[in-house]
Amino acid sequence: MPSSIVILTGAGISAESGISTFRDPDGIWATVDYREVATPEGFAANPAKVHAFYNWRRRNVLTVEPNAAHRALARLERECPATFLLVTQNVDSLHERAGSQKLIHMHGQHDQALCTACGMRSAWNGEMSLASTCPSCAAAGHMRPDVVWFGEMPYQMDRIQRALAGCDLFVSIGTSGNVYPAAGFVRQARQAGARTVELNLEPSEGARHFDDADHGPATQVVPRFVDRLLAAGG
Ligand code: BJW
Repeated sequence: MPSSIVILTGAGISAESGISTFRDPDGIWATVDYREVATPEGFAANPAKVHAFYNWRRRNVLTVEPNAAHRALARLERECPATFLLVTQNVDSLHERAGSQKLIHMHGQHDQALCTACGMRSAWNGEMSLASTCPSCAAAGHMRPDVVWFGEMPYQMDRIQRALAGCDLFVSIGTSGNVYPAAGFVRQARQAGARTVELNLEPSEGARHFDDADHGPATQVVPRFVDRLLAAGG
């Protein structure tokens, strides 16, 4: 029975809710160049294009609902006596809408904006443009989506590293294992002595680092995993 669980999720957990993944054949990076929309250099070169990309993504998220996999993780957090941390790479809000509370958005959130003039973060559910003003300092032209682009430091890494160092169960769900530092978490958890489990549609880049795996759609494999864990007493 684990005493400390760390779960890492990626785009695959939200795929069946209707949000595109990034690197699948029909994923976002198949039609959009990540260098243009997901790097600080891309934003500096063409902020209007980046705003249009994230406005489209933000609108899309408003039309979708959490699925059985998000709900199963919220149930695990509620019912399992172990110390629990859910780390998501996703910028959608489907985990919190399903009821998850012990949650870190390591790559930021669609529904937040960051002012590059004053550094304040604010809730942001509408369109963002070059004309948007900061609700805190009132500066115009300095708002950006509060998401982590390539070359930027993911959020709350100290807290994540502490949880990985102390966990005895690490579960990776719906992530291809292409993007660091998240792709390295499984090795860190293993070094800490944790059992490592992959729940994904197919074996990920880091599949060899997992002790166990269940491959299939998240809405099937995640509820099955949570049912078994809770039936075993946590
Ligand atoms: C299903 C399913 C279903 C489908 N059920 N499963 C060389 C070596 C090592 C590292 C680097 C390097 N060169 C550069 C780096 C660092 C870089 C990096 O990792 N690059 C790699 C590409 C090599 N990383 C960074 O820059 C990060 N920062 C960093 O390292 O800071 C330290 C530092 C800072 C400054 C200087 C020096 C060091 C930041 C990474 C930020 C990533 N940002 C994005 C965009 C966020 C905003 C947005 O959403 O637009 O985050 S990119 C994108 O990828 C997004 C995702 O969170 C992330 C991960 O993708 P994910 O979730 O794994 O999705 P997919 O599509 O890849 O996979 C989906 C999986 O689901 C697949 O396996 C499917 O099979 C599966 N699936 N349907 C279950 N129904």
